[in-house]
Formats: sequence, structure tokens, C-alpha cells
Amino acid sequence: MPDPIVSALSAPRWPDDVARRYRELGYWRGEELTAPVRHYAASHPDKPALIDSVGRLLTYAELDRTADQVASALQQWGLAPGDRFILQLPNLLELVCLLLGSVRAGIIPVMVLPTHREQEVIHLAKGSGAVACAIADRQASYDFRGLMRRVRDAVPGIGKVVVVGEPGEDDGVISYDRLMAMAGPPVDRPPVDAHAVALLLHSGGTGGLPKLIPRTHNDYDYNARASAEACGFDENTVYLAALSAAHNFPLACPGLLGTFSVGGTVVLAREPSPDSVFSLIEKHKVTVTAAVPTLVSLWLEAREFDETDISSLKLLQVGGAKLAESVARRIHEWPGVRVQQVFGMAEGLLNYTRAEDPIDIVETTQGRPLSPDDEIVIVDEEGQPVADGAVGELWTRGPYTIRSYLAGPEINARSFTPDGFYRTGDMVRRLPSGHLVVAGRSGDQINRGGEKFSAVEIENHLIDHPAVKEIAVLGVPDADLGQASLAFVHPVETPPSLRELKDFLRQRGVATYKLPDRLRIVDDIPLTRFGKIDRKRLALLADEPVPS
Ligand code: OOB
Repeated sequence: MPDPIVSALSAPRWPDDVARRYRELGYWRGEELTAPVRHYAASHPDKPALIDSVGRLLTYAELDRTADQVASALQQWGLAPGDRFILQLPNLLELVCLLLGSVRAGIIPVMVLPTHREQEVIHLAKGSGAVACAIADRQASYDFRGLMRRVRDAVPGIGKVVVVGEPGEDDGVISYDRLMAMAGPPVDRPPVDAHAVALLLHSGGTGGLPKLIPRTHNDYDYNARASAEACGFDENTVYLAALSAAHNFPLACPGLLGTFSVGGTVVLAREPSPDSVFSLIEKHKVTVTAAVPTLVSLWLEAREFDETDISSLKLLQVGGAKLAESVARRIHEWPGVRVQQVFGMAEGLLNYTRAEDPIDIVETTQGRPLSPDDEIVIVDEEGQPVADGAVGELWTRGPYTIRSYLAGPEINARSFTPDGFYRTGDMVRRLPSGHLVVAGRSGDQINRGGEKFSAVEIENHLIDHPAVKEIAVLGVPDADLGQASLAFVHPVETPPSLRELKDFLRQRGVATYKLPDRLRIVDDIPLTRFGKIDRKRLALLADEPVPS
């Protein structure tokens, strides 16, 4: 019987006539995603392509050669084109080399965040049918080898692990250096089909755990290249990846891949603390970086006491969660820095404010679509278009927005319309200029400082806690995070403490950012007439003062 994941990965993703149109319009170039690195290796071999936080540097020629060596080594190691390969690494040179090398070899990287734990990694590993993974030995005192051992107990199909650092003694585990020693001389590989899936991203999650997002060479190349153009990137761009490069925003919006598409230089920050970021900006004359609003607030605060020379910085992209106008204005007090709002999603659609937009548009909207062929509809609860300027749910399709998840038919039927629009779950309104303003979200997704997760996922765990009779988790406004998570618990008898609930989730291997920030004990959980948690009434309850 054919493997259902392989069949789903090789299914056509856009209708033939639509795909033809995107090719004719030049959005899809038919090139492999790493082609720009090859191109600049030929034309500008000595240009710095990649620098990490400890100053290791690869020129375009070196990066291109290393990507080829990784491709060869992965094949020698036993991976074949089409195999899925989990990358869970901090922002290290090796992450970029493994990513480019696997894409070149037709091996499909599965981008997993370093903050993910057993629950998420096991889910993404099973869903992708992964056979190998790459991790760091430790990051910020957390031991990823232990995590991977537990993941492999649950997903025995992961036969191979490559560790950047100390590999340990487990079966099938080797160090990055040993992997690279397997590389053979360059070989002619058959050309990669640009319509094929190049990599798998993951969604923030609604209605449960994250979903896998298949991005093709064609669409992701366009995503990165068109973004670079819209954001004014060129060969003088020095882009600092402060956020985890496994995330779509720093990876391709325009991020690393957008910088490579114009022959610029990428600098990797191992962690996004103000000290590390400001000193990297000073040292490498960084011109642009990207952050979520909570991180920007942290940088703004730190800047009050900081004297590092960051005058090279010209553009600060902010996205992932809504940027408050007041914060946008504070950034504009930094000399020479322009803000760009980015409202994007791993599923595709990207909205950017542009350099030529008036300042109030930049400070108060989340931008307008990247592509002339991004189709946008804003609909009411019946799926009918709302009046101009009214708030509704954003549906979209276009040359870099997926038509289906790597998931079962029920999930896809819920997430996409029959004519291929992705139902984003984002509530927006559109200005006459085409700029979108994000008004909130429908459904159960919580956006905690840019890190998204499904309330339902956490509810499904906490209902198993012995002290919990009924449970609901809700995103509530929070001055620092934008949204914090509040757990409403109807207890069996003695109410559990917040600490107990957090420990319970931690023991189950749930990522830390998903643990509830606050707890409210209640006598019952309001339900809709369909028996679902009534999140609207809960939001009203959340606003009420806690009874003393
Ligand atoms: C980015 O991607 P994801 O997949 O982690 O999250 C997507 C969701 C959106 O559907 C929206 O709910 C929220 O994050 N979001 C924003 C936003 N940018 C994203 N909400 C309000 N204002 C914004 N500027 O978060 C992402 C992907 C590419 C570029 C930038 C962000």
C-alpha cells in the first residue's frame, strides 16, 4: 500500500490552470529553492553570505560548497530524496547548512522550534513520517539529546540523529562533524522538481496541535524573493536573524532566504537578548532585523541605558502579533530607523507596510498583500463578504498560499473553502488603500507575544488533571505579552493551584510558552447551545474582577 504521507506530499497543490498562470507571470521560476546561493557563489564567491554569533563566517562560495557537501553526506548517511528530516536547532551556521543541503538533495526539512518539547516534536514527527532529525546537544542548559531519546521512544521511525556538539552514545546518533566527513566528491544530482515540496513549516495551531505546512520550491522562492523586493533588500543588506530561523518570518519574509536572493549577508543571533542583538548590529553593521512586538518592547527598554552604536540599522520589521501604535512611534524615535509592519502566516499570505507608505499607515496598519495576485476576501459568519471597511474573517489564496495542510481531509475541509481559499481565522478590516488592520481572531488560537497555540490543545491536557472537572483556556489582554493565557477551572473539589497545573503540563512535555499564566476558579464553564465552550461569554467573565 502506498504511504499516505508520501502520496499527500506528491499530490499537485494548485489547479493546473492556476499553476500555469503563476508560471507565466514569472512568480514561479521553476528553480530549486537554494539556486540563488549557487548563483552568487559564481558571481560573487568571496562575498560574506553567513556569519554566526561567535563570528564564524561563510562566503557565498563556501556556503554553496558546504550545502553540496551536506547534500552528499546526508545521502551517504542513508537519507533519500523525499525523506523527512526534522531540524530542531538554534540559530547556528549548521542549521542553515543542513537546511540548504537537505533541500538541495530533495530531502524535506521539517522546521521545528527549539522551544518545542515532546508533545509538539512527537506530533510533527508522526505527522511528517520523519526518519531523521538534527539537534544541538544543549541550548540554554536544556538537553536536546534527552528530548530526542523520548521522541524516538514514541516515534521509532526516527532511525538517525545528527547532533551539533557532543552526540552521546545512543544508536544511530552521530555528530555533525562525523556526518560531514561522509561527504563524497560533488555529483550530478537529477534536477529537483520545483513543483515539489521543498520544506515543511508548522502552524501555530487552532483546534489542537500544530499542523504541517508543505511549501514548494516555486512558492517559497517567490515568497522570499518578492518579499526582498518589497522590503528594499539588495546586496548591501545585512540581515540579522534574531528570532528562531526555523520560523517563517526570519526564514523567508524576507529573512535568510530573501537576503540570499539578492546576495546580501545574513548574521545569526543565537539568542535575541538586547545585549546580543545590539552588539551584533554594531559589529556587523546590520541594516535590518525582524522581531515580534514583545521583543521590540524589551529592546526599546534596554536601549534607554545602552550605548552600543546601532546607527547602521535602517529597518525594523515587526510582526507575528499586533504592534501597538505607541510602540511603533517609540521605535521611530530611534534615529534613522524605519518600522515595517508584517502581518504574515506560515500558510502563506504576507502583508507588509511599504517604504513609500505615509507614516500613520505604517504605525496603524498591518500592511497590504505582497503579491498583485494575492486574493483577499473578508467575510461574515455565513461566509458572505462584509461591507467595505467592516471587520470580518480574512480568507485568501494566491501564488504562495497553501491549498492544503499535510493533514487529514476533515482538517483540510475545515481550513480551506472548496474553491481553495485558506480561512485564516484572523479578523481584519480593509482600508480603501488596501491596507489591513488586524482586529483579533476567531476560534481558539492564543497569540502569546507572537508564540501561537491552540487553547483546545491545553484544555485537552488539563481535563485529565485529577482536580479538574471542567476547563477552559482563554487568551486575555496583557500589557507585556499582548495576550496572556487564563485557565478557567471548575474543580472536582479542592481547587488546583496554577503551579500544579503548570507542573502537570510540563511533565507531559508541553512547550513552556503554552503553560497558563493565570488561573480563575469558577463554578461552571459557560457553553454554547451546541455544547462548545462559549469563549465570548468567557471573555466577559475574564474582564470581571476576581471575587475576593
Ligand atoms: C507569523 O506566522 P505564524 O504562522 O506563526 O502565525 C500567523 C498568525 C496570523 O494568522 C495572525 O493571527 C498572527 O499570527 N499575526 C499577526 C501579525 N502577524 C501575524 N497578528 C497581528 N499583527 C501582525 N502583524 O506570525 C508570521 C509569518 C510571517 C511573517 C510574519 C509573521
